[in-house]
Amino acid sequence: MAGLVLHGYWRSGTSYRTRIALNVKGLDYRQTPVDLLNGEQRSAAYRALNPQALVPALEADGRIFTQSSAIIEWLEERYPAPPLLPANADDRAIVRAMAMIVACDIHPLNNARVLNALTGDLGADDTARQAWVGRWIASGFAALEEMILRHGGLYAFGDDLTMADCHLVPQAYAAERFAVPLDGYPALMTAVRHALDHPAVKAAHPDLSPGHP
Ligand SMILES: N[C@@H](CCC(=O)N[C@@H](CS)C(=O)NCC(=O)O)C(=O)O
Repeated sequence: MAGLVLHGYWRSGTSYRTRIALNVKGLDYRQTPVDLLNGEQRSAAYRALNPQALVPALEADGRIFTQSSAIIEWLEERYPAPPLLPANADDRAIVRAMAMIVACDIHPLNNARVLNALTGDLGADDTARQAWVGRWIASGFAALEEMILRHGGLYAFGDDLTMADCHLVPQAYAAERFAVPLDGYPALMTAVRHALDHPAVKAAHPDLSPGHP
């Protein structure tokens, strides 16, 4: 399809996971950086794309899609090959559950607006903020470690890259950025390192994204 434009921010985990999925599908897309540090996500121009004032937003031939996990599901339906979900319904439910641990139970608690509310509105200091970030990553990663031990192969689920990896790799990147100890998750980190070697994942790295300083 012509005319795919990803509006995102180089270091945003939700933009990163969407770039991985776009790359796995082998799609041509343009990237338009939205500068979160300058609050560009709250501009009228960006709100016209995403009323939630969050990145990413994907323009696809005039239509706008938001919420990264919904975008990835749309990509999977619209461009089924190569797949990001297993062939079997039971396996798909497990992959989606792994992705949702990141998308629903880790990332939303640690995203910029929540951390800003903690420090700005509630007066949390750096130590409290760091403890908060680490707590939700540790809780989600402990569950994911167990799930990867049960279901993982070369990747988080089985031997093919799935939506679980699309979500996990950026979350591990964020964990490293926040200096969260990761020694307790050897299976998870092995899966992440394997995924980081995949060309589609390599090409999605924040360092290669427009807007990276
Ligand atoms: N559930 C949303 C979350 C989007 C989100 O929180 N994006 C962050 C960047 S990772 C953002 O735009 N933050 C800007 C802000 O908090 O003002 C999704 O998956 O798209």
